Amino acid sequence: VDKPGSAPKAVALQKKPEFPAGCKSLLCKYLTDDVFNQLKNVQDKFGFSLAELINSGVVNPNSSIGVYAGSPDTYIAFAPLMDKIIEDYHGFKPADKHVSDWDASKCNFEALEDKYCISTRIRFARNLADFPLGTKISKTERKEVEKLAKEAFGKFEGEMAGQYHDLATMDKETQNQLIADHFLFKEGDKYLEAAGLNREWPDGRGIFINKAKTFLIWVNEEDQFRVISMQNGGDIKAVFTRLSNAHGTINKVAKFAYNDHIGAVATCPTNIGTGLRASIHVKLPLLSKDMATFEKIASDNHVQIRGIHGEHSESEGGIYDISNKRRIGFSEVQLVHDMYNGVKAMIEKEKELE
Ligand code: ADP
Ligand code: CIR
Repeated sequence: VDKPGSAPKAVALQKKPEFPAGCKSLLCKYLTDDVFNQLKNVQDKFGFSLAELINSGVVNPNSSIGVYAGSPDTYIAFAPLMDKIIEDYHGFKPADKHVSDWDASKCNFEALEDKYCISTRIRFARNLADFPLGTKISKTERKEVEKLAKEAFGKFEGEMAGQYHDLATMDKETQNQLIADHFLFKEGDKYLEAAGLNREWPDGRGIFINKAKTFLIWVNEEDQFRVISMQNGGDIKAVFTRLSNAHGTINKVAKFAYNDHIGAVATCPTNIGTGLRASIHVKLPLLSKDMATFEKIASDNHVQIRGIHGEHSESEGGIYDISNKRRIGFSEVQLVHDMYNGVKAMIEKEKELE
């Protein structure tokens, strides 16, 4: 077990870590004796070891996944473990090819009612091709990523224009308000901590915000970039169109880690592919009283239920964050439809219960 705030050392593990009885993480499920023996002395091209890859899931046995990659090469060097986790989570097989489609004109959604839909947010995750991921990045490299980002942000025009806010110089009150308003990432996530993703916090971290607070970019949190479009209400097409335009602009200036098989490389295997999570904060006070039905609708529609302050948080006032669960093997357009279908089915059920 590593000290908080420091990444585990790249050492070879002598024996397979033990997981408590009833451990449900995908790490625990797929780190068989065979896989362990195959990978125990492996390091990826950035010197990232099995010990580093699995530390978060070992320290936190209640993880749902339990691994965080150290570089784009982690997905190749540790394929016997990563492929199994990816197939289980996304249904995406090693020979499958990732697909991408950002054509917002294909979103023919009827409007979802603002009575139920508090706000809509769509984000995608990206990391630069020439750097290790946040788990393995050095303090100097992290600052370099931030510097490159700030240069690019300075050139954003029109609706995208805005300002970068450095977390290190932000006062606590502003930080807390931005978190409460759902714009900024939280601090002190124990899963990220154990993966070494919180090292030298808050150095090199920050948030870019446009003037209307509808377009934001998180810098050097779990991924080097989380590009976000959000606004109140349920106009998914407007939110997706803004993000699609931003994607086009950003892709011209940055060299991201991306390949035909897994699409965009992300730190957590749940985010590879599109890196896209489309969510609506939906008011479902009646449906959420019957968790079995609520969860059945979610799994039938490939959507995930989160609390009001994001992953690992609780609901407040019957409001839930409903988002696409899969991120790879389906295009951005298709995944936004997953979310739409799930939310629509939930609202219909809520109406039946009124
Ligand atoms: P991500 O997967 O993008 O990292 P998190 O679950 O950590 O997302 O949530 C990040 C923040 O975004 C949280 O404050 C969360 O409440 C907020 N958020 C997510 N979806 C929405 C939404 N549809 N409307 C408003 N805020 C949202
Ligand atoms: C877990 O395994 O539960 C945490 N590491 C979180 C996994 C999924 N979410 C994420 O990374 N965004």
